[in-house]
Amino acid sequence: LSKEKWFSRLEEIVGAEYVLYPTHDDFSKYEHDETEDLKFPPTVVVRPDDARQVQEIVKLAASEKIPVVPRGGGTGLSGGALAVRGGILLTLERMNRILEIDDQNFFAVVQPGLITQVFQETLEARGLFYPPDPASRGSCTIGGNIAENAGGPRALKYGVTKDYIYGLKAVLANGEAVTFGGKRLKDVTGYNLVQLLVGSEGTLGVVTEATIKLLPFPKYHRTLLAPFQSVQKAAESVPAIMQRGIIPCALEFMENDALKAIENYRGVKVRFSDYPALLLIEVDGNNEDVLDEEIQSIAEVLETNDVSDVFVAENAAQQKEIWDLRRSAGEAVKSISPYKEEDTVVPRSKLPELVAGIHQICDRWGLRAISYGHAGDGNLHCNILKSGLSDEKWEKELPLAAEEILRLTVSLGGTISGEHGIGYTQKRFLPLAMKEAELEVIRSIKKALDPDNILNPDKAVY
Ligand code: LAC
Ligand code: ZN
Repeated sequence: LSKEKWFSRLEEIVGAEYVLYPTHDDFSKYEHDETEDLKFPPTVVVRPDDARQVQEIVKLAASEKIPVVPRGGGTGLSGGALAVRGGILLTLERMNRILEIDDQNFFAVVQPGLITQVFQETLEARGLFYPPDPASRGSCTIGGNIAENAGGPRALKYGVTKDYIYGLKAVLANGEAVTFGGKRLKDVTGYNLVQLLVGSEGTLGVVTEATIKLLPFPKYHRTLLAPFQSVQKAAESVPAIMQRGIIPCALEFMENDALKAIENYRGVKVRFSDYPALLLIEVDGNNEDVLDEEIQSIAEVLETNDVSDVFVAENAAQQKEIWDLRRSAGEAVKSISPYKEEDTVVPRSKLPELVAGIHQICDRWGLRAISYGHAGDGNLHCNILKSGLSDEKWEKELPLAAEEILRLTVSLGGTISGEHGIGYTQKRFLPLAMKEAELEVIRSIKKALDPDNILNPDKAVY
C-alpha cells in the first residue's frame, strides 16, 4: 500500500482523531521517553481503544512490514518505547480500564494503559495491594511495567512486576491474539509463556490485558532514616539488617551527592543531607507492636555500624514527604546536567565492593557519578554526569568507563540492568553479561515469533 493508503486504513481502524501526524500538537511527546538525549520521531502515532483495534493495527503492520512500537507512559530509561526505525507508535494509554477486581481469588484483570498508582490507590481503598512501585508510578503504566519487568523499592520484600503477572492477553507479530495463563496460582501447562512476554520490551507481542495477583494491604508502616559517616558503612549495614531476620519493605541508599541534588531540585532542606550517605528503611505489616520491635532491632544494628542519630517518621505525612523526596532522585540528577545511567545490580552483599569500585573507576577517568538506589536488593543506579566535560571526552571516554562499571558489576555476580531494561541504549553491552550461546537463544525466540522484525525492532536483542 502507499503511505496514504495505510494511513487511511489506520484511521478506519481507530477513528481519524486517534491517528496523530507530525503536525499534531501532542506528537512531539511521542518522540522521546525519559531516557537522556534520545529522540526518534515515529511516522505516525496511533491510539487504539481495544484489543481488536490493536490486532487490526498489527495485522496491517505485518502485511506492510512496518515497524510497530508499543508504548505505555513513556517513562522508560533505556529507550524501549522509541520508534528508532520510524513506523507506527502504538500508544496504549486509552486502554486504561480496570476490568475486574476479584477479591475472592485475589486477582485483578486490567488493561495495559492503566497508570500504576491509580491501580494501587483503587486497590488500597478496598484493602488490597499490588506492591511493585517504580519511582515513576504516578505516570507509568502497567503495560510498560510488564514490558520492562519494572521493580522499585518494595522488590526486596515483595518482588518485581513478574512476580504478580499470572495471565496475559497479547497480539503477536503475526496478528494472532493469544491468551497465556490466567487466574491460576499453579500452572505447568506447557512453557511459561506469560513470563516469556514479561520483560520482553514489546519485542514479542503487544499486551492487551493482564491478570495480576493481589495481596492484602499491609495496614501499618514505619519509616526510618539513618545517616552514615561513610558510603562503605551504609552499604555494609544492609546485609547486617537482613541477618536480624527482618525483611524491610524498602531499604534504599542515597549518597551525599544524591541528597544534595534532591535538595537543590526541590528547593527544600533534606534531612541528613550533610552526611556522606543515607539509608531509608521501611517495614510494614499488620501488627504495630511487631513493627516497633523491628525498628528497635534495626536501630541496634545501625548503632553497631556507627550510626548515632536516626529519624523515625511520626506520621503518614512525614512518610509521604520522605518518599516524595526519594522518588524525585532521578529527576533531580537529570536537572543537574546531561548524564548516562548504568542500572547496575549485584547480590546485595557485594554492594560495598560495587560502590567502592564505581568510585575508583570514575576517579580514574576523571568522571563524576551520583549513585542511589535499592540497596536491599543490590540494584544501584549509577549516574555519570557530563557537566564540565568536553563533548569529545564525553563521547570517547564515557562508553569505556561505563563498560568498566558493567564489567565490574558482572564480575561481582551481578548484571547490567536490574529494572530499567536493555531497550535501545544498553543493547551493545549485552555481550558483557551473556555468552554467545545465550544471546543466540534470545535471537532464536525473536526470530520464531517475529521473523520480519516488525515488533519494536532494534530493542533488547543483540
Ligand atoms: C529510581 C528509578 C530511577 O529508583 O528507578 O528512582
Ligand atoms: Zn530504581
